[in-house]
Amino acid sequence: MRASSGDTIVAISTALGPGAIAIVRLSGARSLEIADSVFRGSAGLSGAPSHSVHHGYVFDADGREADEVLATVLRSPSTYTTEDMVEFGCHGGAMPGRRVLEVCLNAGARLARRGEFTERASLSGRLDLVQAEAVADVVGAKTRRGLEIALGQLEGGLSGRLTELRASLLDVRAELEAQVDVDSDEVEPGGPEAILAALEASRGLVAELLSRCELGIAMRDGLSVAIVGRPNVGKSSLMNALLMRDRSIVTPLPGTTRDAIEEFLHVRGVPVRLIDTAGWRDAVDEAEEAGVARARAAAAGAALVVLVVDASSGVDADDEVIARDLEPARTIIVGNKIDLGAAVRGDELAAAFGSSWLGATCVSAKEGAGLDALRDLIVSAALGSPPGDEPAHLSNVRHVDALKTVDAALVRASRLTRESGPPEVVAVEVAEAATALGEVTGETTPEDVLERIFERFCVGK
Ligand SMILES: Nc1nc2c(ncn2[C@@H]2O[C@H](COP(=O)(O)OP(=O)(O)OP(=O)(O)O)[C@@H](O)[C@H]2O)c(=O)[nH]1
Ligand SMILES: [Mg+2]
Repeated sequence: MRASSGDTIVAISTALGPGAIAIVRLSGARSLEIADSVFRGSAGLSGAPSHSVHHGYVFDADGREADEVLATVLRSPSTYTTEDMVEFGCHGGAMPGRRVLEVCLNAGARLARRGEFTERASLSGRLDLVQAEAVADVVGAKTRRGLEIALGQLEGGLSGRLTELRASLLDVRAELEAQVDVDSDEVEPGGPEAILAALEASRGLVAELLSRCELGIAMRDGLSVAIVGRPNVGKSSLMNALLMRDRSIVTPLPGTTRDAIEEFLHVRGVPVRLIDTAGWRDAVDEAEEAGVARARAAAAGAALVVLVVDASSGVDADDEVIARDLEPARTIIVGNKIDLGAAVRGDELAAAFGSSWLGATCVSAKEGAGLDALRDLIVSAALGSPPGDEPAHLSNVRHVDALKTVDAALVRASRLTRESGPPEVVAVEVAEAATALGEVTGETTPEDVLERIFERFCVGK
């Protein structure tokens, strides 16, 4: 963990720009002293009780007024950072907050780094790393459900489960290490079975957390969905129909869309980044060739691919060529233009390509038929189930990667135990799993990872 520098930091904690108020906050041992040296009110701040609010003015060293403020005194340890804090509520807008910040800097405070208030909260042990990261997710939440997941993590729901899991792994490791020291004749016959049972129980918990991670990550980061297919099947029309506005250019000419066009929307409450792409074919010019390359890249990078075909004319060889380049486990097939009659039904579509696709449905982008079913299919294909109230604890790729490491180590530990491997070797695997968990909660997180985490924050948080 990074050591707290101990100095007193200051930052503007509200967004810059037009607004009713701006908050400048100080944290650190000298907060009250520095605030008192720039503040004039009916009484000083140094003697004020915790969680009290005081009206007054902030003056610079030359005695010029910086702003009229409300000063909130927050005393250690019941504060966000656990240190003494003072918050100046200034007038909003571009200048008042900046002037008060400048005055505080001149009075001896240091400008806070990104996320340094939250980092101090985490260094003091008031928040663990999962909770600290959840603070950034609360601020960045794009949906109501995303906010609920982040708030649940901030309250410690996920941390509690991970800490429990880590404690039980450390117990298993201690048990294994005890076996190393004991003469093999003295080991209780039930030993390996008990170890195996504990390892399997831990794996069960890891699997349960991982099973809901796709939903959590989609709620936090959004789901990327690429619309692909041969020219003129109605990809851009489908994009516009889902967006309910005329975003992409639609013409009867094949090869209309050249660039990849991205738009953000909510599908059944899930934030989705929808990407319309150029029709895949042997390009007629350089620009189209570049467009097709972008379409392929979009399909490769998307969480879900929507392959559009013309259901009124049926599946043809060109569709099949495109389908061969897609991953069935990440792709749904949409038959469009059913208002012109359907040469192929929705349930025949997936079979027409002869692979296990995630699902298929028919629509008319022009008339809107089938779009509701398509919305349901997008969400269920990508996330397994629509976002309900179930606790989707994991929402951060860093946590998911760490839990996959935990799972792999536990698999190796179980196998070694079953094969009567030496307890000290099993203990190494269990220790690796415990370390990976510690990196999530912050007990064993390397310095550079911590730095990257707090760099994601805004200044003043
Ligand atoms: N009847 C009918 N026509 C449609 C439907 N969807 C699209 N079209 C028509 O099909 C033509 C091509 O539509 P686009 O949306 O531009 O097709 P695209 O797949 O984006 O084509 P490219 O960008 O060239 O790859 C246009 O004339 C649309 O009006 C539909 O559901 N029904
Ligand atoms: Mg198009």
